[in-house]
Amino acid sequence: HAERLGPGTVLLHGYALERAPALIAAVERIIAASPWRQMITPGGQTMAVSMSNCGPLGWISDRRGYRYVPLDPLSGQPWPPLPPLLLRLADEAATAAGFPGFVPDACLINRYAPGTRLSLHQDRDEEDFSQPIVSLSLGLPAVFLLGGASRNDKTVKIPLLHGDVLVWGGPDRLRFHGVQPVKDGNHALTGPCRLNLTLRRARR
Ligand code: MD5
Ligand code: FE
Repeated sequence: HAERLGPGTVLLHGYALERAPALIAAVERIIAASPWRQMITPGGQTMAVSMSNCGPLGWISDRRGYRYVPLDPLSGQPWPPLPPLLLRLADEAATAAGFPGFVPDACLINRYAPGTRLSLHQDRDEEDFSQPIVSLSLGLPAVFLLGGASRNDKTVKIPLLHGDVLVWGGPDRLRFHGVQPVKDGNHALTGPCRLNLTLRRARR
């Protein structure tokens, strides 16, 4: 079912469950071409989450900053293409949440080993904040922290389970958010990790 969490935020419980095995197989093919890596923040810290990308653009962080780039810096080659399966999921989920015609040009793939967290932040490296973001959770569960427009606003905890799809748009697009440390565990399809695929429109 669809659960409204804010004026522009909809949690689609189990929306991708039937497609999860195919989606995980697609991630494995992407990772064979653009492997997991822990990026460096502009401040020189190694990020805890391992990342890769697919699509025309990929999100990266290094000493020079955060940005979207067309080539994987590890290979010098374009990021692997967005699988049609993922494009379809993004459009269907965005439409179900009230944002028809969503065409992402970037998909960030996050891998959380047990103990890994993502500290509170905003997603603001995209050109057009009127475009929604579609986020798919696979594997181990996690507790998502949804804050407000200011870093100091209180956060609400939202459990995200295997197959859940979250859509953010409109007034909720710039809310602060994070992920609590992922608990130890083993998932039948992903093993000891949580995967999150975040589909975005980076350029107009
Ligand atoms: C995750 N990843 O579960 C999350 C899912 C990231 C990231 O935060 O930046 O890779 S995406 C959550 C998100 C995106 C855009 C807006 C909001 C949340 N929000 O307004 O809460 O690994
Ligand atoms: Fe984020």
